Amino acid sequence: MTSCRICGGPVQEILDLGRQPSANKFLLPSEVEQEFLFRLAIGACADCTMVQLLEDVPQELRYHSAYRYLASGSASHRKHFEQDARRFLETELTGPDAFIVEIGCNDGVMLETIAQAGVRHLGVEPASAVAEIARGKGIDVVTTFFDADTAADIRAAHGPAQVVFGANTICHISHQESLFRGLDTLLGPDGVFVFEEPYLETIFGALAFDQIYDEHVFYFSARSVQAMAARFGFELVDVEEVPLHGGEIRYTIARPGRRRPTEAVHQLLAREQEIGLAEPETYARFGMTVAQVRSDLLTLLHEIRDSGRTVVGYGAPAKAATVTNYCGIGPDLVPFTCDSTPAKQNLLLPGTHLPVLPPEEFHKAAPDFALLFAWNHAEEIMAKERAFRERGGKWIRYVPQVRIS
Ligand code: DWN
Ligand code: ZN
Repeated sequence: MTSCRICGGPVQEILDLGRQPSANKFLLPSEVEQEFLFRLAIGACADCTMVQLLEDVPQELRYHSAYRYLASGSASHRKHFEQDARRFLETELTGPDAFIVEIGCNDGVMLETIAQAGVRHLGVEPASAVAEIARGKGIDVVTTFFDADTAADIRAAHGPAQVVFGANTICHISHQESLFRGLDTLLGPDGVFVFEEPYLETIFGALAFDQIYDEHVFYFSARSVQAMAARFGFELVDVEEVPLHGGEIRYTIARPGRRRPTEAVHQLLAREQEIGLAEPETYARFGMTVAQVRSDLLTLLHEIRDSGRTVVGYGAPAKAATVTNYCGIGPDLVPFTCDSTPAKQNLLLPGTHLPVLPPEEFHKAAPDFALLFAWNHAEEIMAKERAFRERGGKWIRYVPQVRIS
């Protein structure tokens, strides 16, 4: 049995999604033969309740010069992270020597606003190509992984930080103990660690099983984050819902006793207890309903193909690797998907090798159906592709269940 990465307790398996590739490792045709695969399965710690991958992929294989995800790729993301930055500027960063560090700043979608305000900042980003895009926006970035040693170097060079921030990056870090030691070194006495991550309740409740992939080592809940923070010498003091990626939580962590935990923390903990988020029955139900979604989706795609109608994918998010590999959806069922990110175009989706083409190819193909892999951007994409529906095209979604609209 696997031991919990946080507390060493026993981790019991919840769901096995089979052998899978690294979800953002888009391939050239010549790379298909040597593709890296691992067992994608999650389990829950019987002691601290942390849900986590049973096997993980070394971080150097996940974040590298060819990492292609750009956080600025959607208008809703740009707006959200600008608001995050403005909030920090109005609250934690008002002092004369304010300093903020972002763990995994990607293309600078949040720090851009901080840099424009002339506030001291540093992005820590191991994926060199996206870090370069951030630098092009005037943002200070170091190309490395965040851990206790990196934090010590930053503290020595820049002094204490009022805020350490991470968005969709903290659950990617398997060495949480080193991360928290780093926070202890880097944060000032009243500093806060704020991070926004996919919420376990959304994954279970809304059946967002495609959020499970190699980059997401942990699947946080208020309870497991509270336990993790306490174990590593900190305290969970606030939680807030964030509408990105289908439903996330923004956690605020402080040094113990420095800030009074808000009512929202108590409420969320009580709700998780009430719905049995950490109960074996919840885990079992999740596993069964995910298998049902796979069966329904495959039935639909076969019906479409057998009746001579056409379907192509829309979006090539990391999530598409999980759903296509778990369900066995290859080019025989969905000949290609399209994505607006130039760096993903003309490559193959990991594992199932669906070609990723520019959106113009979607327009040219004029399919009967579009399988919406980027379901969390449904509103923005459907508005952009209004003409598709107007000429009779239909969208297929599979979170939380298979449906056509
Ligand atoms: O944690 C992570 C989150 C933050 O981002 C990373 N591990 C990787 C990534 O996850 P993802 O790839 O599932 O993120 P998105 O934001 O759901 O990706 C959407 C994809 O859809 C992008 O490749 C861009 C594309 N897209 C498009 O083609 N047309 C998006 C929009 C809005 C569009 O109009
Ligand atoms: Zn544990």
